[in-house]
Amino acid sequence: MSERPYTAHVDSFARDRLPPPGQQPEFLFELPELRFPERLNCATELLDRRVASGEGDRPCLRTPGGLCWSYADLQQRADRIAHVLVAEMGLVPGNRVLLRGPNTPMMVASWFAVIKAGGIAVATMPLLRARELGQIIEKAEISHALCDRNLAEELSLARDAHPGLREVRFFGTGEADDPGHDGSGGDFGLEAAMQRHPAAFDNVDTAPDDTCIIAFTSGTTGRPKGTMHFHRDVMAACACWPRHVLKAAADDVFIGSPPIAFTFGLGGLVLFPMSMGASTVLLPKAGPNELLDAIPACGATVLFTAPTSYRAMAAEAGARRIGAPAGGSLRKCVSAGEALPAATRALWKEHTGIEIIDGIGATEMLHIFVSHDEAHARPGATGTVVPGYRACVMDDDGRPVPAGVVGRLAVKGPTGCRYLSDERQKNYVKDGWNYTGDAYLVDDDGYFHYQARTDDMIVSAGYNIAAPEVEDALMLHPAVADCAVIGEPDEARGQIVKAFVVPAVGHEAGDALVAELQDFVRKTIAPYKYPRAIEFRASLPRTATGKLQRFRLREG
Ligand code: 3UK
Repeated sequence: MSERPYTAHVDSFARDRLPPPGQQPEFLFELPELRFPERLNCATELLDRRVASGEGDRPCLRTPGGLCWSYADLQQRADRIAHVLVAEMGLVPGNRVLLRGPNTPMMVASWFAVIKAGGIAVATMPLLRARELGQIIEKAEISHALCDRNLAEELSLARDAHPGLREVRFFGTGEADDPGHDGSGGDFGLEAAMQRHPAAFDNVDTAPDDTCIIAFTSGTTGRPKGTMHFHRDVMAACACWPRHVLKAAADDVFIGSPPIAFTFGLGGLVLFPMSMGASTVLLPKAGPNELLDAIPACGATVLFTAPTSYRAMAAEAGARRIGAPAGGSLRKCVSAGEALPAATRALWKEHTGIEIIDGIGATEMLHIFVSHDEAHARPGATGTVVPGYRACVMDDDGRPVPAGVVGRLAVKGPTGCRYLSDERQKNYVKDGWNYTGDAYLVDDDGYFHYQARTDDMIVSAGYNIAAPEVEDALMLHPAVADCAVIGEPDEARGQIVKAFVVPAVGHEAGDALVAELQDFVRKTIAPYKYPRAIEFRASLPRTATGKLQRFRLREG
């Protein structure tokens, strides 16, 4: 081994901005499948290897519009785009490339092109505005962008304010009826440029520890944080949770709602299906109605979405018999992003016959590290530690607490937090452990039970009350469509429990319902946890990734 690790990055931006060694988490590579070769490009592993081994004809990407790209089709598109990036846009390995678009085949082809060319993919949420894009462009010093034509406007505004973003190309969906898909669009169209280059590209021979993605956190407050992940991290994520917990197969058809810019979506809808030779249905818009239509239409078998989406779909999913137990195609359902209320798990099971696979992941960790399979679900628990990882509940001094005691969740494994030059690295990583900011307890059987975000613990008259536990209790009442619980400052008690409730169709907001819900919570969980104040709302504030923004409710 040479002194300096091999790197293919000509532009050393990412390597120069890694957290100092003392602030990095400890990495574990105990499983045999986590031994990586000296050089590794995750695009080669996930895409080119499958084509080379004779599986190029297998379906890879589908859309409800009828598009179906094989692995070879995707490879050809990605290779042409990689040539455009290098030959026409001047990309050198290590440059950051902003990707902007809904989940479409061209978005995925662009992602692979960046990785093949040794670039660093910075995928962004479709809903971001010029201001937010600008923060990301500045922080990651982004020079290149590939952007869906339908989302051109905000990017063009951001570009005007950030001339460092030198090269931008626009693409369509990849659908046959999309204008310009055949290169006829002219202008600065990516498709037109693709026609000028061969459908074969020699991937840049990157090192396992070259950064290949910077994922910005969907954090609910403050400046965005960029998390850096290596080629090796991408392959590690594929080797752990999907193989040991999800256990899907090559003939599975994946579908779901999270955007590719959210690592929950990147893993669940791109990396994991491809790591097993499966296919995925991409939906540019994936609300409950689009999912309910597309699942039977495309024969989807594995679904990735958030708890609120399961709750919204349950009754209709039952009526349409989309679950395999009722004769439909769907057989595995994954929930992440937020705690899965026991009531939502029960509701989905009642209507579809399917036991949801819950899993906690984080942008910092790339994907899921505590989870369970269908056979080992425990209502109210997120699951046990995923093979390859270690997890622990700690007290405020970083010492493990006994079973049954609430503390801070700490994890380590083959992936971990590396913020792009950010002071907040010290808050997430301590003594080699990654602290996710969640309050958890572990039971005698090693199941981890989510309590709250550490800043969503309510202290009322000396009692610790976890906001999600009160929400779970409220959700069991048929008059509650959605709800959120916060601590409201109170002179006598320090804080009181306050609930915001979205009434279900056919239930009237009013004093009678307030009394009924308070009474219901008192009978369901310890009486001191009941919401002393209840306010009715038509909807609740959520992030683009579906997370409840309790802080916005606290702000009033
Ligand atoms: C919360 C959960 C309880 C928790 C993510 C799967 O959500 C993801 O990443 P983010 O960076 O947020 C991380 C935080 O979200 N959380 C996520 N899943 C659960 N809480 N139960 C769960 N099942 O507070 C965590 O610290 O947006 C999820 C895969 C990749 C991801 N990036």
